Amino acid sequence: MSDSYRPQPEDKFTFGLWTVGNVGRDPFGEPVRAPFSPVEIVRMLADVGAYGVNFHDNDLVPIDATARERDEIVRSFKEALDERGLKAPMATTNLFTDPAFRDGAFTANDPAVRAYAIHKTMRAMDLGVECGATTYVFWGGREGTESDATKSPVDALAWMREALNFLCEYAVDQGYDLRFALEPKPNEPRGDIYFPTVGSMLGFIGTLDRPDMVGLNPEVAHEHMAGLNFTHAVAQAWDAGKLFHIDLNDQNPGRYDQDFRFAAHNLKPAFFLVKLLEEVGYDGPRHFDAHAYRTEDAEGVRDFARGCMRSYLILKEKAQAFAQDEAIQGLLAEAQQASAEFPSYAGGYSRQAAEALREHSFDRGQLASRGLAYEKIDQLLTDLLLGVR
Ligand code: GCO
Ligand code: MN
Ligand code: MN
Repeated sequence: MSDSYRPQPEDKFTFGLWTVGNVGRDPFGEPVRAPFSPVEIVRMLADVGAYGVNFHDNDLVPIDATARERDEIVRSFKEALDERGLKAPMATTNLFTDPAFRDGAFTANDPAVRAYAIHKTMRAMDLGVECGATTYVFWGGREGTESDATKSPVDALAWMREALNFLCEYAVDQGYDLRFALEPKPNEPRGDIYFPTVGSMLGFIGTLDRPDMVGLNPEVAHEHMAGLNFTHAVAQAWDAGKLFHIDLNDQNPGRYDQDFRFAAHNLKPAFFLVKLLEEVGYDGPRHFDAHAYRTEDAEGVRDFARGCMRSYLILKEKAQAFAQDEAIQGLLAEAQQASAEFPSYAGGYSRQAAEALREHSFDRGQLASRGLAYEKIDQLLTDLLLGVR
């Protein structure tokens, strides 16, 4: 591969231990790849040029490890990070694999399960902070139902709030420099998961005791599974000052949760996403929450990781080309031309202005008569993306 798209530290490309470490198990088939140890993953990610590695507590420390084993694992992991210059900017809790969480973690009907979920998260936060994490992700894969006969969604929401409020206080009390990033998903593994979309999560954050500490970790595949426009969702999170982290991958809408390599499937939406992130100046981690096809061996996993970053960088270059393309920008300027007669209304309210506008007589026919040349703009973009421009 050409190295003009070589990842740089400022790109903040990260992968999870669970992503490049995915062994290719699916509901119908056994693993196809031998597991890599966390230290091997750190080395592999350093080789392909990643900035960092993220983890769930049990990706690093097995759930039944003794305290001594834990300390030894953490020591060798941190040593490998230092040796290869990798960061561990994000950590999270596995609240979904253990059968104890079959009815949810923070939203399980059983108060002992809810308490265990908080206990496990506090310890996982300690572990994450010890490895340098400053973002803590909450993905509630089991927080949902198959049948709403089993619990009230209002109770479940209240339990979720209770847990997050408690954990925010814990982080503050410990003096941790940690922000929480909530990750919505509509379904899978539960039939329906609470807080299915970015918008619903944004609404929920406003009801927490420390809303400033809590933001979003939106994921491409999750909004696409719900048939939504991910770029619009990310824009809303950004606008609210809540884009704390992002999970990049790809997904054929309407399918099972595919976790494809970034931009493997929907090139144009991936372009719009990269364009948005670069134009607004998002400077958080760009985390690839995806995994290699089940057909791949260890070399294929590296190809997968390189491909995620390479596609991002190519699309970033395309976004710059879009911004510099005179024909495209000329057409956009025409479509968006400012009006002397109708200035922006942002902050411009006065009774006089309101009365003048209310009494103004608009020529609807004239407003409706103008073609906008969007066909042209979009085809120019297609030409640009397909490399014929
Ligand atoms: C999924 C999720 C997870 C989370 C991860 C980090 O669909 O399984 O995207 O991969 O991102 O658990 O919290
Ligand atoms: Mn996902
Ligand atoms: Mn994710």
